[in-house]
Amino acid sequence: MKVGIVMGSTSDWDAMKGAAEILDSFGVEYEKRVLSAHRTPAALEEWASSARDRGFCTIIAGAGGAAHLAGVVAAFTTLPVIGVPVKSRSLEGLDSLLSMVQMPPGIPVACVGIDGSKNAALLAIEMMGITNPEMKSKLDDFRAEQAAKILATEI
Ligand code: RP5
Repeated sequence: MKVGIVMGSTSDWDAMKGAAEILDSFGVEYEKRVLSAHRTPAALEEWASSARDRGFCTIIAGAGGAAHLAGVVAAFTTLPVIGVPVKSRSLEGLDSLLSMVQMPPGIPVACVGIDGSKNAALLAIEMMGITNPEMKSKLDDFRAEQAAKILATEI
C-alpha cells in the first residue's frame, strides 16, 4: 500500500516536503504529483479516481489560496483524504485553511493545520497502523523518541 502526495503547484513543495520526509523515515512508499483542481482538472480527476486501483491507501493533498484540491480529490475517491492548507502569500494560509476545512457533509477531508504536512503523513501512517503491526510499532518508537528528546532537553 502506498500514500499519494499531491500538491497544487511546485511552489507548494517547500511546505509539503515534510510529508515525504516522514514517510521516508517510516519506510512508507509514496508517489508525489503536482496536479491542480483549477489548472489541470482532467488530469486530477484521472489520478484521483484511479488511486485505489493503483494501490493507494490514503491521499495527502496540499494547496494554498483557493485551496480546493483536497476537496476535489475527495470527490473522486472514497480513500481517506488528508488536506494540508499551505501558507499563502496574501492571507498567511487562513484562506487555504478555510477553503479546505469546510467540506459539504458526505465528502470528508481530514484537514491538518497550516503547513502541517508532517502531521498529515503521521496521520496517514496511523491509519496504516490500524491493521499493520509494523507501522504501529514504528509509531510507538517515534512517540517514545519524541518524548525522550523533550524530557532530555534542558532550558
Ligand atoms: C494554489 O495556488 C497552489 O496550491 C499554490 O499554493 C498557489 C499558488 O500557486 P503558484 O502561483 O505558485 O503556482 O493553486
